Amino acid sequence: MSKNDKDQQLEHFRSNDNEDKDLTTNGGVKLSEDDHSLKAGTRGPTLLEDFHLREKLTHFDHERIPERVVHARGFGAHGEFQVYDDSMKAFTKAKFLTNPHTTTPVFVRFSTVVGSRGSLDTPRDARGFATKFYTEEGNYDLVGNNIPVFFIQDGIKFPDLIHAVKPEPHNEMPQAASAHDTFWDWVSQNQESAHMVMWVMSDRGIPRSYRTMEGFGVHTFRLVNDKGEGHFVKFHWKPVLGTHSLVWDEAQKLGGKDPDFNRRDLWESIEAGDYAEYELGVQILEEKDEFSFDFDILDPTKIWPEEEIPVRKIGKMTLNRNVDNVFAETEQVAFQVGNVVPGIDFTNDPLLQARLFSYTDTQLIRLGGPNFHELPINRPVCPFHNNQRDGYGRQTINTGQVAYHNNRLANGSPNTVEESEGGYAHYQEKVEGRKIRERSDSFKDHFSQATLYWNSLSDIEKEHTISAFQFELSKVESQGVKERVVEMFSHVNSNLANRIAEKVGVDAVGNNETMTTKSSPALSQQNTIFSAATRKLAIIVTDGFDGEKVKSILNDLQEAGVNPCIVSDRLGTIRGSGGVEVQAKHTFASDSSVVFDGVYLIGSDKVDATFKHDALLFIDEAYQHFKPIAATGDAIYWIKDLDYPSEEGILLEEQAGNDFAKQIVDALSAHRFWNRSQV
Ligand code: HDE
Repeated sequence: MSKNDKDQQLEHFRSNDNEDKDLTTNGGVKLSEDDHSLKAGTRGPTLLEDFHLREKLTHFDHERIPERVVHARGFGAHGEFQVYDDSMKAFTKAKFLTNPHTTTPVFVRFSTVVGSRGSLDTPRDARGFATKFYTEEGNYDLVGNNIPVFFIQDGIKFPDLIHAVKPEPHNEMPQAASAHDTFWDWVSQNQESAHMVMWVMSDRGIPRSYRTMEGFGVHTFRLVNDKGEGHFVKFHWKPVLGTHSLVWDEAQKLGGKDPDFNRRDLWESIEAGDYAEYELGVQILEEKDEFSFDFDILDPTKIWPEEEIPVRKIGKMTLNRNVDNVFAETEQVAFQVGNVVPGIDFTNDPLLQARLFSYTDTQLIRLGGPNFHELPINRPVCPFHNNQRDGYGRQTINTGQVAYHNNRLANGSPNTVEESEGGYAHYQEKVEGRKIRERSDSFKDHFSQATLYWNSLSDIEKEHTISAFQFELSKVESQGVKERVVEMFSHVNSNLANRIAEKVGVDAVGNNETMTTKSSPALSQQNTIFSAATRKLAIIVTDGFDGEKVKSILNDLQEAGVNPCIVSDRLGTIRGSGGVEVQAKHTFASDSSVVFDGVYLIGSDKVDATFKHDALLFIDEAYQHFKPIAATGDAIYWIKDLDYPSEEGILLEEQAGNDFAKQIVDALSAHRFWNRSQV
C-alpha cells in the first residue's frame, strides 16, 4: 500500500528507536541505573537531588489528560476517501468532493457518548462517527453520529442533557448507561427528545460493529458551487456490509466478556485486510424547497425521509490502517464541526451554531492550550501559514521579525487569497430578525417523526424497542418519572406506551398518538444489506474429528469470506482423522458464543461429558441470541436432543446434502433468525 500524504507526514513524527540505544534522561544524560532511587544508605531516606527519579515520576504523574466530556471512549483508524465522479460540481466547489482522481486521507474516530474512557463498547447509547478529511484545501471535519437526529434543537440545552444522562452526581452511578432516573426525568421534560430516544431504544443503540453502522452529519449543511449558488445538504455514511446490531442480552454479556468488542473488531479486521468501507451519501435540496416539507429542514430532531429526498451515493471511504499509538492519534485528535473547506458552509440550525463554539473551547482545556493544531494527527497535509504565535507547547520556531497582518516588512505575507483563487468566503445568506429567545413554531412538532420511525420498524425491531424501554424504566425509581415517560410515548404509539406501562408498574394511558401513518422503509435494518463477509463463525472441535470433511468445509467458508475461528476445550493443536490438524485459538474458558456471529459444532466420538456440556452451553446461548447453528457428525444428535422449539437457522448436516458450507454462509448472511422468538 503506497503511503498517502497524511501517512508520509506522520512518518516524520514516528519514533521506534529505543533498540540498542542508551537509556537517558529527557535532557540526554546517560543513566547507569533505573531500578533504585538515590538514597542515603540502602535503608536510608530518598534524596531530593535524584533528578532521575524526579523526572521519571513527574512525567508519569502528568501522563493523563482530561477525557472528553462526552464521547470519551473512542477508537480510531486511518483511511482514504475518493468520490466516484465529478457530478457534485453542480453543487460544491470542494475539490475532494468533485475530483474523482483525488484520494483524500482520512482519520475516523468512533465512540460511545456517555461512558468514561475506560468503560465498555456495548452499552445502549448513540455512537460517534467523526471523520477528519485531510484535503488539499485544508481539514474538513464531518463530526457525526450513528443516529440521524439529536435529542435537542438548541445547543443551550446540551449541558443539561449530558448532566442528566451521565452517572448521577451524588453516587456516580450508573456508568455508561441511560437507565436511571435523571436521564428519563430530563427526557420527559424535554419532549423534543422523543424521536432520538426512539432510535436509541431501538437496535441502533447497540451496533454489532463499527463496520456495520451508519453515520450521519445530522445537521443540514450547505454546499456552495463555483457560481456561489447554495444547496442544502445532509450527509450519510452507508456501511458496505449493511447496518446490523447486537441483541441486548448479548450486548450486556459482552460488556463483561469483551468490553473492547467493537474496537477489537475494527482493529482485527483492519489487521486482517478486511477493511471497513462506507459510501458517502448526500441528500440535496434546492433553496427554493426550504419550506416544502411538513417539518423544518433546520430542525435537527428531523430526518429527511430517503423516499422523499433520495440519498445519492457519491464516494467511498476505506479504513485501512490502524493507529501506531492510541494516545498520540485517537486521544489527541481534535474534531471541530467548524473545520470546513471552500464549498461547504453552515446553516442556521441552532444546534449546529452552538457546536461551532463548543469543540475548540473544550479542546483548549483537554489538549492544554491553543497549539493542538500542531499535533501530528491534527496537522493539515496542505501548507498552513498565519500570524498566530506562542502559547503552551508551541513547537514551530517561527523565524523572522513580522508576526502581524498588514505589513510591508514582509511584503504583506502571508497573503490573503481571493475567493476565485481558493480563499474561503462565507455564503452570503440574507438574515434579518429581532433578537429573541424562543423556539420557532416550525420546531414544535416533536412526535410525528418519532411515530414515523416506529411505523418503519419491523415487528422484531418494535419488540426490541419495547423491551429496551421496559429495561430502562425498570431501573428508574421515581414513579412520577415513569408515569410521565409513559404519557410522553403515548404520543408516539399507544401500544408502545402501554406495553412499557404494563412492565414498570404504571397505569395504562389513553391514546394520544399522532395521526402519522407514514413510514420510511429505509429506516428498518430489515431492509439493509446482508452479507456473510468477515463474519466470525465459532467452529467447535475436539480430537478425532473427520479430517477431510472439516478441511474442505473450512476452505469453502474462507473462500466465501467467512472468518472461521477454532474453539475447543484447550488451546493448540486439535487432531482429526487422516492427519488433519487445526489450531484452536479460543477455548470455552476464554470465550463464549457472544463474541461470534454463529456456531458450527463438529462431532467426534472422542468427546467427554465436560466437553459436551461446555459445547452445548455455547450452542444454547447462540440459540437464545438467534444466531445460526450448524452441526456435523455425532453433534447432530446432541442438537436434536435439545429439542429446540424452533428449527430456524439450525443446520444439521444429515439434511443438507453436499452444499453444507454454502448453507452455513447463507445462514450467516441472514444475521439472525428472529422467527425463533415467535415460537
Ligand atoms: Fe458533540 N461534542 N456536541 N455532538 N460530538 C463533543 O468535543 C457538543 C453533537 C460528536 O471523536 C465534544 O472534542 C455540543 C451532535 C462526536 O473526538 C464537545 C452539542 C453530534 C464527538 C461536544 C453537541 C455530535 C463529539 C467533547 C450540542 C452529532 C466526538 C469532546 C450543540 C452530529 C468527537 C470534543 C471525537 C464531541 C459538544 C451535539 C457528535 C464537548 C455543545 C448533534 C462524534 O465539544
